Amino acid sequence: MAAPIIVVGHKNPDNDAICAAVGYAWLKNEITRLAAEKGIEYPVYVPARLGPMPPETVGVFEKWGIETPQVVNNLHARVSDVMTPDPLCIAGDGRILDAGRILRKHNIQALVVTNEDGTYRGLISTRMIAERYIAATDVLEEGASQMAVASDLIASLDQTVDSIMEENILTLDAEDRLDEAAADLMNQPLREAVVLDEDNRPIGIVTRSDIAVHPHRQVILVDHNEIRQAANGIEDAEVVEIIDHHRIADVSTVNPIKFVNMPVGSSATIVALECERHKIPPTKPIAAVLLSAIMTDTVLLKSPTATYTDEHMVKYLADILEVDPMEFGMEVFSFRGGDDDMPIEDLVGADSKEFALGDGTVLIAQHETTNLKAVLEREDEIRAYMRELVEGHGYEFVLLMVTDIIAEGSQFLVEGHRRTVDRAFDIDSSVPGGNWMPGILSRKKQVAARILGA
Ligand SMILES: [Mn+2]
Repeated sequence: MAAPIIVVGHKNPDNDAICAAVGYAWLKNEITRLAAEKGIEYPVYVPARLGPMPPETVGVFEKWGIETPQVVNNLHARVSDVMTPDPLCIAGDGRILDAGRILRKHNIQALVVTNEDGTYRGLISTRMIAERYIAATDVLEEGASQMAVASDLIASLDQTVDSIMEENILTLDAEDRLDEAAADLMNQPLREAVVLDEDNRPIGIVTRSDIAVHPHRQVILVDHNEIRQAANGIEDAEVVEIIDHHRIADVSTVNPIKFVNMPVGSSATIVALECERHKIPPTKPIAAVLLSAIMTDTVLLKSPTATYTDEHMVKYLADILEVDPMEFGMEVFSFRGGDDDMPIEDLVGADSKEFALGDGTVLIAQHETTNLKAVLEREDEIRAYMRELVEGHGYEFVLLMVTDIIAEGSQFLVEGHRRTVDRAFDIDSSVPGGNWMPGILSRKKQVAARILGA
């Protein structure tokens, strides 16, 4: 069967990048399963990710018993994509006669030679056996009788394999990049390389003819269509589908593909639409995964990016789960963690951006919460850390927006030279507790623009 198709989101994954990949891989595998019932063979899909799981994703996956998708480091073709698995082996103390019989019976060129415990020792090939025979012709030229040569050859069949095998063979890991392995293989005199597992046992064999065909890993991109956000080695892969809700960027393909891009609040919304369109309703765990991603990407449907379609799919998924979508979404946000015990550098710094202002630099940080009170109880600690940032980096000021996604506003905390912020928003930011700014949710549109333009 063909290698599975990888379904993967962007680098630095957020909840949507991982959940859309898991949800879409599930849908595609359901379609494959239904096709198999009719005797049609479709590919198998595996969800993957390009970085650590965000805490809310961990929370949802643990609660609903969803397997964490594997990390892929790159999409380059690997040794495992071309190797012949389960190579035939012979023990080092086996006879050359037996090696020859196996080679002929299976019509192959080489056998892996193993130690008593099954670990790798070397390789014996038809060429090595042939060379042993060609060597006998030298004896003939030196004047030995034909009979003597013949008996020498017959005796050689009883010699052990390890007397003529080659030990100095290229060995590979199944996960090694194929282009690098191919270069190494071309640089050794032998045609074969042996693939070993971590216990040094042979699991495959790769020959020069195997690497003549360069396979491309097949991949479905979700939540991105931009090369700089994609897995390393994307140029070496074949993109077979794209499911996204961002601007059309620069991924290009050789063949026509399914490319669904919609201006909706999350990629998970499109995956849910695809489930609806195929009349394959998600299971509860998959519905939970998709709903969590719509809720985080649209900040509980309050973001300006949320559309009627998102609302429709939220209802579709919440009906499957039999939950109130807002309560469900709040729980997802609560997995982001304890505002009371989160490390202060994460609370202030996890989502912070520098901006140039005049000759100086300012830092505008944002922390989204469903529990503003818990955050503000740490005000002294937060302000002390913000002052450290001001001094350590020479910022004009540091502004932290603690955004309450329920109340739909942000509490401003400012350290450093406050005047610019005060003037831009007509506030006095020196007051303890900070300033409540109703309706301010977007750093980019509502805060940075106003400060930089002030
Ligand atoms: Mn997204």
